[in-house]
Amino acid sequence: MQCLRTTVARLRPLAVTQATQSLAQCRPSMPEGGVRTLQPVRSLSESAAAEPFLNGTSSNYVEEMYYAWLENPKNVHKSWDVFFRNANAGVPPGAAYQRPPATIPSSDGMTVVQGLVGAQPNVEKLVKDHLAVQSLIRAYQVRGHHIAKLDPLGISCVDFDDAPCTVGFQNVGLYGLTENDLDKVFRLPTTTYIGGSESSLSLREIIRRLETAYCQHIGVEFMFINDVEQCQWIRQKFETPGIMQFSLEEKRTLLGRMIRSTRFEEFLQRKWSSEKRFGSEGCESLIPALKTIIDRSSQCGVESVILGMPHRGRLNVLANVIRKELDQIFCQFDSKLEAADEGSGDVKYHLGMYHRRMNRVSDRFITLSLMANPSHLEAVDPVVQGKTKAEQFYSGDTDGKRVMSILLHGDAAFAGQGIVYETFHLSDLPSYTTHGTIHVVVNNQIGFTTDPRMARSSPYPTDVARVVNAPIFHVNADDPEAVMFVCNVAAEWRNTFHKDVVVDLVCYRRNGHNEMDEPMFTQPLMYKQIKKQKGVLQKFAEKLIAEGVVTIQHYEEEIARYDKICEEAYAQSKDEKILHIKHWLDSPWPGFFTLEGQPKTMRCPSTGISEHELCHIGNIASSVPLEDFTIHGGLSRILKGRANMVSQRICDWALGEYMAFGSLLKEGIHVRLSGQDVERGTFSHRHHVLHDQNVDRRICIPMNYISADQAPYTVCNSSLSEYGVLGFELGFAMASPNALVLWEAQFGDFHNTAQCIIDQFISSGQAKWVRQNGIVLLLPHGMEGMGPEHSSARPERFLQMCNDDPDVIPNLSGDFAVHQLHDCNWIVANCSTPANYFHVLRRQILLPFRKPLIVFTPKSLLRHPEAKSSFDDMLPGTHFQRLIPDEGPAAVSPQEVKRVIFCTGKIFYELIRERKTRGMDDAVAIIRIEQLSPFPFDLVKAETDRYQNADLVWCQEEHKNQGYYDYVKPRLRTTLRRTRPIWYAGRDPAAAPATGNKHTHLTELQRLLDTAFDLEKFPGKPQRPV
Ligand SMILES: Cc1ncc(C[n+]2csc(CCOP(=O)(O)OP(=O)(O)O)c2C)c(N)n1
Ligand SMILES: [Mg+2]
Repeated sequence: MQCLRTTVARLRPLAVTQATQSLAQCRPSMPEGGVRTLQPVRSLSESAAAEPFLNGTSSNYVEEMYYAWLENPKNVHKSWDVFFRNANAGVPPGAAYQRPPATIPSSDGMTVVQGLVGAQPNVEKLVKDHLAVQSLIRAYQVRGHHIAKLDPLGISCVDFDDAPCTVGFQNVGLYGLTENDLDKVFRLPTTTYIGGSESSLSLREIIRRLETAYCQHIGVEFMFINDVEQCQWIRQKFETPGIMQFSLEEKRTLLGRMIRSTRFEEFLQRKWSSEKRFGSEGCESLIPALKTIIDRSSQCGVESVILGMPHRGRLNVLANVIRKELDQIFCQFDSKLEAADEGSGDVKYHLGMYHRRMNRVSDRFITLSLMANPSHLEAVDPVVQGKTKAEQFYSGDTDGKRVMSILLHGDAAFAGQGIVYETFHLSDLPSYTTHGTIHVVVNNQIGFTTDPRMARSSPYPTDVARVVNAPIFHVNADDPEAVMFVCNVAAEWRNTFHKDVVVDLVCYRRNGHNEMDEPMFTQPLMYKQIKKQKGVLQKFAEKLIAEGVVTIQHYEEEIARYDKICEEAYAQSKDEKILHIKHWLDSPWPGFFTLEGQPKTMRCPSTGISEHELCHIGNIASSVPLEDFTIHGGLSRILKGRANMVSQRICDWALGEYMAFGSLLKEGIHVRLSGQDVERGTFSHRHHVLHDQNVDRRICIPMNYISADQAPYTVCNSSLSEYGVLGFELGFAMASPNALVLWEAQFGDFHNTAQCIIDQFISSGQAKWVRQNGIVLLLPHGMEGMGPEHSSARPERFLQMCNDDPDVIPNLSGDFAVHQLHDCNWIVANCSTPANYFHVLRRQILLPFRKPLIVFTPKSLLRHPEAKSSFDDMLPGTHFQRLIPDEGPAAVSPQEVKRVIFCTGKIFYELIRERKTRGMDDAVAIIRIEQLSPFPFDLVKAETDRYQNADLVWCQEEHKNQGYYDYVKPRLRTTLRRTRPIWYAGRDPAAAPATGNKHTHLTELQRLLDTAFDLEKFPGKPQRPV
């Protein structure tokens, strides 16, 4: 009863007040000359409180009556007609209700309105009973899934906090109904479709139909959805009598799919009984589920489906959904096969796949790709979304009608991993929506060895989806027809509303977590039950044979046929001599590489652009291209400052970035910049989106006004998520090599909440999956006295993951710089000038291959008067400078130089200021390493050769155990063949990246500068190489 009360309490305000309000708004005028105009909401809601029968459970019923009365007063009983007329005429609260007139046919056949006296008890009973029936219907819609038979094992782990059952024949008393009412006929409200073509049914039949719709093998969770149209759509899909019916052909196809799904796992088990494969046994209907979704979506016009999934059943999905050649799968089990590709590769149940084929059901071509993914559960979710968004974007599919994503989840991971929530929150954001994802949960009611009661606090593993109003279809996976039905509905939902939807396949796991694990250690009773459980294929086949849909002979032949296919593929796999991971690519870039998958050249052209282009882009960056557009006064000054810089042929940081983006756009390269507050820029320097100060939401993006045939520029403030958004952008960057995709952290410090994407995808993705990616991470970094959480993007971590060997000087001949870039896992840079930032961004696209780029970007340098570049440094013929030598007096007489300070980034400006103050311009050379990794061995060698008599110092503002020191030191030593020592000037080792005390910060800075310029600081310089 408690639950019922809660339900009604939730509904009451909507039904009596808001509903009336919305009615008043939606249907303000009435037929026949506006005889009945609605009164202000207040009058009806006030009367609701005063009229005794307008309480609690009645609200819905009244709403129904009210709608009907609005259509035509004759639709409702006379008593209601009188009530609504009175209420509408402003009769005071408590007086709107009058006893209804009795209607008795007169002798001439006309209805005579009798006096009201004596009629009230019947009417009240009638109203009450109708209200009760309506509440009961609603209870089924809200809570039917509580008692649906969802668990094939019958041991359901869903915990509803002991909420009592509020539906079923036995519970009609909760609604004030009795057994005697079961055969009474009730008029059905418009919020149900159980009547089909009938508008009234007996209570017994109402309950029977509701039980059929909501309490069998499908549990529908949808009544939390705010949108009435969407609720109605779902009601119709599940309540319409006889809606779950399949043709003989559909049933046979379903059986065929179940056979493939089941026999595939059995085949693997027979051949490789001691190999881990994370089989789908216990959830064999996963394969028909996915195939149904794909078939139906293809019929609806979808041409490309991008899937992301974890380990469970993955090989089966590759074989029977994506249709990877079986021999290619089988040869993955041969541990002796040599890999043909560079890189470390990955285990078979992580690899991706891409396949275009004819869909037999829709007779249309469809492309299916399964994204490669790491073990890290759910990490691939945002990546799939990003890639889907990119495919939609590049194919002009603005509504997601042609490209869609499907995400598979395990029950424990779906509930436990926060990235699921972050990904859901991208689902309806304009620059991130993929217009609806179909989620399929393999809910085997266990996570490795952990029971659901220990793994989540919500009743279902799927509750996280409720935050975005996604309907959730729970289904007993031992009923393949029910599975097929909900999957069809899910695909239609996505096609109709372009919103997320969840299919929860409630199943079990027949084996341990993997095939080697003993599940009886930890789940003895569950596994006793599982051992007794008849396989779903066998059950389903028996059902179809009993129904006469197939013969036993047909069934056995089908099995034999598929087994033969597997055997033949197995024999063929024995002929394979070499394993090609590149055959498992999920995102091929046709035309970008040679047919052998190599870069077309190993050169990188100049990244400079013409003076004319610089001026043109500079002018756009300084102007407001729209008429009558009022910008903020402060912004006008900024734009004016930009115009001045253009006239002086110089760039600051923001303008350098503008030049890079603008020129690439002009060359047809799509640029997408995403992250928190990137539109303006955290430090208010960028201003890529202008806001009209007078017109709400009127914006202007000047970058899109560079030229008529330019590529589009996307700049988007993201949700406050790093893991989700970086994953998304990484996925976006996968779709095409001809796009510059950048993610900016608010401060570099926050990137570590996305660590999994950085470690598992960006740093190691190519080595594992032979898949390149040119994503750019912009990480604001630098010690500015802003405290420990706003100072460090942790360069040491990125550098520690670089794959270049610290102890080996590479072959420096030829196009060393490009080869080095080709061989690295990512590029790490800290640019000290706008021009170099401009070049490194452009180089990302002009390189003949793609590598992730990590850029530590500045904060105070954004406005530093010396951190400006001349147009001369950006003209044709200029390049990104991996190292910037000293160009002052020290360089003129290198023999006289006493000390060379190597550094990177912003500290350079502190160093030159200090050098000047100390008058040491000719005694100390300061050299900037702009590309930290891959390390510019060649350029560093040239510099150390030049300053033969100087001692060498690495100077950084970070603490000694952080920053660049640990990366740079061994490489400098290797370059010098350990003939000269490298000294350190910087902060002492520390646990936190920076002090929170401004004074301490400045003292530390001065101390490190003192060390850097104290030529006596490092006495007793070792004579021997170190
Ligand atoms: C982020 C992450 N944490 C831990 C693991 C280790 N792990 C692998 S499978 C698994 C259980 C997953 O359970 P569930 O999501 O229900 O999938 P199932 O294996 O039952 O299909 C765990 C904890 C992992 N792979 N990823
Ligand atoms: Mg599980």
